[in-house]
Amino acid sequence: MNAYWNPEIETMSRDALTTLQDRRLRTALNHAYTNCKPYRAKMEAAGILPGDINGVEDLWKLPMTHKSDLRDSYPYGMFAVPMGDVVRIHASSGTTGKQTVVGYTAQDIAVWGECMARCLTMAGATKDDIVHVSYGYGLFTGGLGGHIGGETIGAATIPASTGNTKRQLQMFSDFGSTVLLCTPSYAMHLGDAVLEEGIRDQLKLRIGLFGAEPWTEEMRGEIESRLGVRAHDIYGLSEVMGPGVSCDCPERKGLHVMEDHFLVEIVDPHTGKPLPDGVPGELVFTCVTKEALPLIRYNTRDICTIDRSPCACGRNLTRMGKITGRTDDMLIIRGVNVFPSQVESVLLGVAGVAPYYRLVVDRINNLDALEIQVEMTEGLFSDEERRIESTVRRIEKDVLSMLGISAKITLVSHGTIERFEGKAKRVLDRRTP
Ligand code: DLL
Repeated sequence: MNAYWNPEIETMSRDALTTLQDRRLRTALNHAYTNCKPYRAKMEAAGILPGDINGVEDLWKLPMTHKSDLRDSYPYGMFAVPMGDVVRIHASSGTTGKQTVVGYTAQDIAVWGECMARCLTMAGATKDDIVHVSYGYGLFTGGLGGHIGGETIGAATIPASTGNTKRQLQMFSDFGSTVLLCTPSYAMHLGDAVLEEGIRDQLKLRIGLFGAEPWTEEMRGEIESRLGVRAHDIYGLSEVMGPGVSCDCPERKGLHVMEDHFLVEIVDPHTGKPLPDGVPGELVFTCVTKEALPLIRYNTRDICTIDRSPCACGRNLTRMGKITGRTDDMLIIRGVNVFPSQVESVLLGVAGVAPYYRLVVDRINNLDALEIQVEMTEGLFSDEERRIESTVRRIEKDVLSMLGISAKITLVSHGTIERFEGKAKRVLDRRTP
């Protein structure tokens, strides 16, 4: 079934969409240049005025924006409207440094509701669903972002937030939740709890929208089998808006970007130059309708590919591939680039291994050492030592062939690795910087 929240935009011809983007881009640049000092300074330093940009084809001429620009102007230095027009503040903590503070006007919030409504509809949700939001409510955009989506489509929306897993299960069965929104790592944890409690038959869950952290196709399968949902990938970031920047449709061959609001490019992480479609690189967004916090060529540091070909679902909106990692999360181990998602994909292909793992990186005798700690399923744990030993060998071999480096594999018993209710932290890097 192909349902659209906004068929006019979602199935718009490429030409019509480009015309709309060109017009909106010119307005957005004037707004940023006129009302946001840091942008004016950046453009002037690059010798570019808004009038030099006719449309999307000139995007590459503009200087890029980075997280550090937002941090340097903490908290409100890049806001382009008077504080009286700001109706909401969110912030993202990141792993290092100051928080990044983002603001929204009433119109920005309305756009967020529209984008989230498109995502929920794309995943098959309707007003008759009961939308259970288990992303954290607070400065993190997941909770309120999911919430506005549920309410915009007219569904009964439960602000469950994260935590208290037992209570979440109780709500699933008592309130009849049919759509679940949370991080994939929390979905796994909830799924295991459902199986442990033996309440799978009481659940009405049918759709999941999971995001806020990288997850693999293998993890998608694990979650689906535990919760009995069809799992969709939803992407976003606070700087750009929050969840709802893109989402995968029933075809699940990439995430459709809400391109009438966010222009998307992929650039080379080393040179910053635009890359051809299909080549992996850093994802860059330009927000063309944002009022409170304009964002011009914002480099997300997320790595993926883009595909502008039309999709079998009928949408012409560009698709981004699953995020494989972030350039700043990439580990360099003995000179080799390693993304935790590569390890996840290897581990989940091995029988007897549960989807809970941790990467510990150390420096031993001046050499980088990678240890992968991974949980065994209860079945493997109670199996004979020989089978456990052969599982270790198999993982070692698969890791070596996928990453090109050897790793020490430690199988640990069920429940040993920490569970996460929000974004998972799967890397412990003990090397001194
Ligand atoms: O994580 C917004 C969000 C909430 C998205 C709920 C989806 C669902 P931030 O906290 O600012 O915002 O973190 C943004 O999270 O740059 C990516 O690195 C990562 N991320 C978000 N969605 C995905 C996804 C929210 N579907 C950062 N796959 C982004 C992989 C994701 N990574």
